[in-house]
Amino acid sequence: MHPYVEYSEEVKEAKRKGMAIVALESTIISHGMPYPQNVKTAREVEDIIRSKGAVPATIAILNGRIKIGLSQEELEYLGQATDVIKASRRDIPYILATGKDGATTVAATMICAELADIPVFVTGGIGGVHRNAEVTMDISADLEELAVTNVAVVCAGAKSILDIDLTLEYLETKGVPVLGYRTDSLPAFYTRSSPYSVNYKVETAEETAGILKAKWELGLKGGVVVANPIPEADAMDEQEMDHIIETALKEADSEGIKGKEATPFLLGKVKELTDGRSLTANIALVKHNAQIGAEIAVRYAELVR
Ligand code: PSU
Ligand code: MN
Repeated sequence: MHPYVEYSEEVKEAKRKGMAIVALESTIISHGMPYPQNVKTAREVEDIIRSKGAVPATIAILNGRIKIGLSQEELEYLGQATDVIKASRRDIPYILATGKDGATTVAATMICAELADIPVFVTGGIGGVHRNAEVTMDISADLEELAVTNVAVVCAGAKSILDIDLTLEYLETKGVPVLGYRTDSLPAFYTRSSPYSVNYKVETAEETAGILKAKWELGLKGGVVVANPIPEADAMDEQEMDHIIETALKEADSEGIKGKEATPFLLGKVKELTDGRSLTANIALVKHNAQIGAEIAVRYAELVR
């Protein structure tokens, strides 16, 4: 028990019973999707995890307290509040000390999940090396976190607002395994594949759990990326997305968008330029990740029991 950390009743009980728990982030709720779809999706994702025999722990900072598991009211609040800080590693101390609210990114959620001893975390997409990073130096803190924090991140790969090639190079340097869930190619979020290969293809939750166990039993610090492609039926057209992302990147550039605003701005633009179809795809892929992530969490809990 940590003085800054508070558990929901559901997560407390899951811990008592030794059940598998799956961490979920909250930036996707407050900065990644509009209300009310954000709250509805967050609830449905939690239910998918429950239906697979695991317990969801949506993580956020409320009134300066790290919450591991949110109540319905807290989720609803987070989905509508407009002054929630997008919280990555560097933002956590300020938010805790001032008693503010923070929506945790992949990096911050990994930190909190590790504090709460939750080894598996489900999200949509991870941050990465941005295009033109050789000039802007915009590299998501998510990658540094994957290098040092022992949490597996189930996602739909990296979206092509990023430089996928450089993101993979960075992860390689940091020693982070990138596993393709039933795929050889790194998924590109809205589309099932990219021109880039994952390190290893895994076929089952058991196999994935075994890799996590081997990594951490050996004391190899850091996370694992489990990249699970968007379901076929929900995937978007690759050429259309390339074009839209180019447009969004140009707009971000001409408006001088940078720093922590870059990713939310680009996500919002893509949604606008696809008339909301990117949001539908985003919701579908997160749900699919929840299903696979819960299976992995259950298998991992069995393996290390
Ligand atoms: N990618 C998405 N949706 C998101 C994010 C990324 O498709 O909501 C969020 C995640 O919380 C991720 C963060 O950790 O954006 C990365 O932000 P930045 O690029 O500023 O590190
Ligand atoms: Mn950035």
